[in-house]
Amino acid sequence: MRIAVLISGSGSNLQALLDEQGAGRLPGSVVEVLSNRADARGLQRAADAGVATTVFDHRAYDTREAFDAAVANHLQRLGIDLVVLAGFMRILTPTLIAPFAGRILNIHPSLLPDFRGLHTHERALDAGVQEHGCTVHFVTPELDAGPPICQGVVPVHTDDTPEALARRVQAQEHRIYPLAVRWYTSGRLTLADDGPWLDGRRLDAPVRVHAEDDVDAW
Ligand code: NHR
Ligand code: GAR
Repeated sequence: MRIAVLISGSGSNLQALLDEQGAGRLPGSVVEVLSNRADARGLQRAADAGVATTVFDHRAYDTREAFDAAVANHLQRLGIDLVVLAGFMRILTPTLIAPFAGRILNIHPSLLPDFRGLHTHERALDAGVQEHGCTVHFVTPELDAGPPICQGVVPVHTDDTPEALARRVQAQEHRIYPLAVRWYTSGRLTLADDGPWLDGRRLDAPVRVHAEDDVDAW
């Protein structure tokens, strides 16, 4: 399968996928890295890995739909099978989602449906939760509300700062995103009308992965 990764920033999740690919553990290949920001550090990570990159500056388009149409056409011309949002910061409209329905993944830095939106680590600390984490989900027009696939769960420490918590969560992002992409590109994971299916069974709840779990066993 041909994978495109959409980024806006540092690209550490992109790097985790490139590392899996380099180790021969990712069925399919990342053939395109697309950013809406020319200064995204992830573009250099892609270039270092020999992966093609393209910048679509959203400010060059009059509407979200015009931006999405340009990106969708580009991805269709490349024959992309799976779109992976990795720190991509532009809300997508049905103009891009419809042609790739069931083929767009995102990773969100919280245990959805808790803490949709931005600044999730600060909000988790303010809420005093004991557990926090990250969620890989299929992308639908409703923001941060697509069907969840898997979650990385971490404990919250009483002396946590948002930065410390973010680091603990990101370590799990770099484990569960390659896991979910592997499930999809190996044909084990699909999105049906009634939700995600993994290995022939409907996922009524996201698969929960803890730090001590061996994701390679999945
Ligand atoms: N698009 C859809 N339709 N559905 C989702 O679930 C999406 C999405 C696009 C991006 C990532 C999401 C996150 O994991 C994501 C999920 C950016 C914003 C946002 O407010 C919200 C959620 C996410 C990413 N973006 C502002 C906008 O106006 C711009 C913010 C900025 O540029 O810094 O697009 O957090
Ligand atoms: C990740 O923590 C991801 O959960 C979050 O941004 C970071 C991207 O880091 N995503 C969003 O908040 C918006 N999708 P990265 O650029 O190093 O992969």
